[in-house]
This record gives sequence, structure tokens and C-alpha cells, in this order.
Amino acid sequence: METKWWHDAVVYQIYPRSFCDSNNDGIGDINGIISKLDYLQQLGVNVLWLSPVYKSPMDDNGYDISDYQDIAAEFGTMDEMKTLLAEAKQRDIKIVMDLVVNHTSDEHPWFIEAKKSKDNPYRDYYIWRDAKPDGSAPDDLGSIFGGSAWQWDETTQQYYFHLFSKRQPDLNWENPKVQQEVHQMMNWWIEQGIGGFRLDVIDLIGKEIDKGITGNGPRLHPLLQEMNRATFGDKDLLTVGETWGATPEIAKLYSDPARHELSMVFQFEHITLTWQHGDKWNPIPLDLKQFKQVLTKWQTELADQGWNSLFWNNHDLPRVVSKYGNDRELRVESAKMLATALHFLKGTPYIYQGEEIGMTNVAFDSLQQYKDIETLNFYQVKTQSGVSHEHMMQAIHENSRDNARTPMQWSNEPHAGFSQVEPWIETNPNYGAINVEQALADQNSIFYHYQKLIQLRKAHPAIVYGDFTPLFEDHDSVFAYLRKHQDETLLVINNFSETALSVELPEALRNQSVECLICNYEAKQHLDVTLSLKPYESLAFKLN
Ligand code: TEU
Ligand code: CA
Repeated sequence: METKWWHDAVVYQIYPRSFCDSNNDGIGDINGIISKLDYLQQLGVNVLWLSPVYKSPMDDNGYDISDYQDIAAEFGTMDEMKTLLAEAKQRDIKIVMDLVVNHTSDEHPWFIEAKKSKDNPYRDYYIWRDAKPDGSAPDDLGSIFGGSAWQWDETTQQYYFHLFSKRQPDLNWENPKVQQEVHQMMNWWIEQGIGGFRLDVIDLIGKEIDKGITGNGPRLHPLLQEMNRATFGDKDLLTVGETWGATPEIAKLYSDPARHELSMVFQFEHITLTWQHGDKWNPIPLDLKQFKQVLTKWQTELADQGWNSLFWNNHDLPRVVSKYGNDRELRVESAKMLATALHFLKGTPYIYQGEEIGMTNVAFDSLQQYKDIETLNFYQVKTQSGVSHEHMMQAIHENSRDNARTPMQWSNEPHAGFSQVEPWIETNPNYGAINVEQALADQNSIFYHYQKLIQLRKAHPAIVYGDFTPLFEDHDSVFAYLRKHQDETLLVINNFSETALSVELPEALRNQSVECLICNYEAKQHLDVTLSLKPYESLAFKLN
């Protein structure tokens, strides 16, 4: 396998609106990010993925872009963006931009033109269809944010298509002009010195609406190969596609280097296991055996072809320690265990802001405290169809995207040190105990555990390139595996449960001295026949 700089990289995702507010208007901004670069360098990450900072009316917090080559005033200016790139570079940190090109904002000049008349030169940049004879929408396709995917336009008497909010009209990727415009814009960003792109819902751009196909359409891979050729193909960039519908087979189509598409994709199979029938508003408990099977499958299937991304969290998902750990009395132990379990896998790990200090879900009492468009839309859709307020509030507490979007907790000062004024969304009330200042002052904190995991990845090629072999596959609570590369073998054992237990080691691993690389209780230097594990205990060893 040809080695790439992003193979041993660790990416840190920033949701700029919630990261750090430098000018005290309650909204995080680019200067805020600049002020925290030393902190990120201390953590050891070498790539930052920025959620969108472009000009936007913020219907979906920036995932609705009205100018791809300008910065939202509330986040700063293009000059500040250039300063961020330069300051990051000085610290050996690359910036990955979020590329949102399935749709634009309805305030993008292309859409403003497109809706003027049917013969406007920009009309075909978007997807328009006539009403059915009875005036209703062309078909039943639904928006991912609830309701129909079709919105009636009074002026031109046609419907336009939007897979997200009606203020996020889908671009028409069948139009070669759309492709060229996007490629030009991407090349402009590449010239600014960025480290790559995270491609928002990229599996939707190959859609064939009239056949009812949205995800994984037949045009998808040819479009990506063309994008690769026209933009980043001959540059050494990290490209990661967001692909909710990816199976390992599909992921290889994107990430097999021979196909010239992307570096890797985000797959969500492990995430949706706790959604009943794919519905996040009907959360179900985690079945750890299934979870292990899914993680193992992805490790095995992409072993020699393609590349995995590794993540528990992002700006759309609940906090990992609340979802799969214990965010109360065993918060520190379980957060460290989850970190080790993920960071020793093969692939490129992504850390979401606040994960490195064990930030938790929030449970706001009232719907008014929530800001996320998906949460607010679905509350309406679901309660109108008969779901109770209580059910919805519980589902929101568990899975709302706002769990990830409460302000980053920097200190125990008012508003968690994120801002001196009331932030755009309330802080999690637990910031007094859970914050960066506290984490940096405690040598046993989750922060230093992440820092060590990042250092270990740079020091041990077995973590980056080693073969993966699962252990205890039938165990209900233990997720364990071996990583082997040349003469180095690593053993990683994680107790995913809050009860103590013990496992009998396979013969080959018994009675030997080992080097403990990282753990969340006491280190062990010797493996006997049985290994006892405390609640959420996690150990990574180098076998001698
Ligand atoms: O997400 C796509 C997406 O399908 C999820 O956000 C989905 O809405 C939810 O998390 C699962 O029910 C991307 C971005 O990550 C998200 O923030 C944007 O809102 C969305 O695209 C539209 O650009
Ligand atoms: Ca601000």
C-alpha cells in the first residue's frame, strides 16, 4: 500500500459557531479558533475539519451556503480565514474545509436567478418539475428534515427539489455548468493552501429524481472521478465523503486509490444501530454484539483495499460518553475506554470538539431551548402524527444534534469561558466540573489520554498499518482485538460494561510479560491465564 500523510493523521472537528467567541457576540468565530490553536497543538492533532464558515443565512447553521468564496460576517472575514490558515500551518496543522455542494442556500445568487423565470440561464442549476394535474408535488420523495422534498414556486409555477430544508435547494449535478462552477470554486480554495475537503452528503449528488433514486445514484462515481481529475486528484489532500448509505463494498468504490475518487468516507452503520428501523426519534439500546460485528466487518473488509475513517461523534450526533458510556459516576473511565477502543483501530481517527474532555449530552427542559432545524422540524412532524411530547423530548435528549452543539466548555467562568455574553445556544449546565481548564490541570484527565493516544499512533506503525484480528467475538461486553505489523503485535481489550468481569485469555496470549501502552486504571505488566477487568476498563499492550 502506498503510504499517505493522512494515514497516521488525527483530525479534530470544529463546529465554529460553538467553539470560541472572540468578540463577545455570543457566536463562535474564526479569531476564536485562532486563539485556541496552541491548545489544539498541545493535544497533538494535525488536521482541523471546519464545519462551514462561508457566507450563509444560517437556516442550517452554515450548511446552507450563499457564497462559497466569502466568510459569514458573524464568523469573521476572508483575511481572518487566511490568518487562520497561516497560523495553523506554523503549527503543522492543516485545515480541511466542509464542501457542501449537494445544495446551496436559497439566497445563493444562482438560486435567486434561477427562480426569476423558466428561461433564466441559471434555471438548470437546480431541479424543477411541474405539478401533477391536481396541483400536488411531482412525487412522494421526502425531505431528510421532514415533510415533502418539493417546494412550490409561485412565480414560475413549478416545484423545486430540496432534500434538506426548503431553504436548501438541491443543485442539479446533471448540468455540466454546475460541475464546472463547483470545480472552479474548489480549485480556488486549494490555491489558498487548504489541506482537503470533507464532502457533505456526497452520496446524494448522483441522484436520478425521476426514478426516485437519491442516494448512491448511477452517476455518483463518474461525477466523483471527474471532480478528482478536475481538482484535487494530483494534489496531496485529504478528502472524506459523508456517506450515510455506504456499505463496505460501496466504501471501497470511493476509497480504493486505483479508482481516483476520495481518501475515505464516513460510514454510519455503527451509529444507526441505536435507531429503531433507521428512525433516530425512536432510540433503542445498543446491542454490543452487533456493534462489535459492524466494527469488525469494516476493519476486515477494508483491510487491503480502501481506507477507514474512525469516529464516534460529529456535529450531528449525540456525545459518545452519553451514548455508549456512562456520563455520570464512570464518565472519565468510560470516555477513556471509548477513546482507546477507537484509536487503536485501523483508519484515520476523528475527534469532535469537546470529546477530548468528555463533554456530555444536554437535556434542556423546554423545546424553546433547542435551536437545530432538524430537531424543531421533527418535533412538529412527529407530534402532529400523534407522538407524545414526552416521547419526543426523551428522543431529543438522546439524539438531538444540539447535544453536540452546546458551547465548548473552556473553564468554569460564566458561559463556560466560551463567551462573556449569553451564547446563541445555552451551555451545558455541567461546565463547572467538565472544562478544559480542569482537564489541563489534572494529569489523569481524558484530555491527556487523548494526547497519549495521538502520540502512540505516531510512534507505532502497527496502529496505523497493522492487521486486525478480533478476539472474544462472542463476548457480550468485551471488545478486543490484535494489531500486527512486521514484528510488532498489539493487544487491545475494552470492557464496554459497567460491571467488573474476567475473561480467559487464548493460549497464545497467556503467561507472558507485556508492555502496557495505555490504560484507564492501573497498568499491568504480565498476562496470566485470566484477565480481570474493572467497569469500563481498557488496556492496550505491546506483546514482547
Ligand atoms: O448531514 C446529513 C444528514 O443526513 C444528517 O444531518 C441528518 O440530518 C441527521 O443527522 C440524521 O438524522 C449533513 C451535515 O452533516 C448536516 O449538519 C447538515 O444539516 C446536512 O448535511 C445538510 O447539509
Ligand atoms: Ca463572535
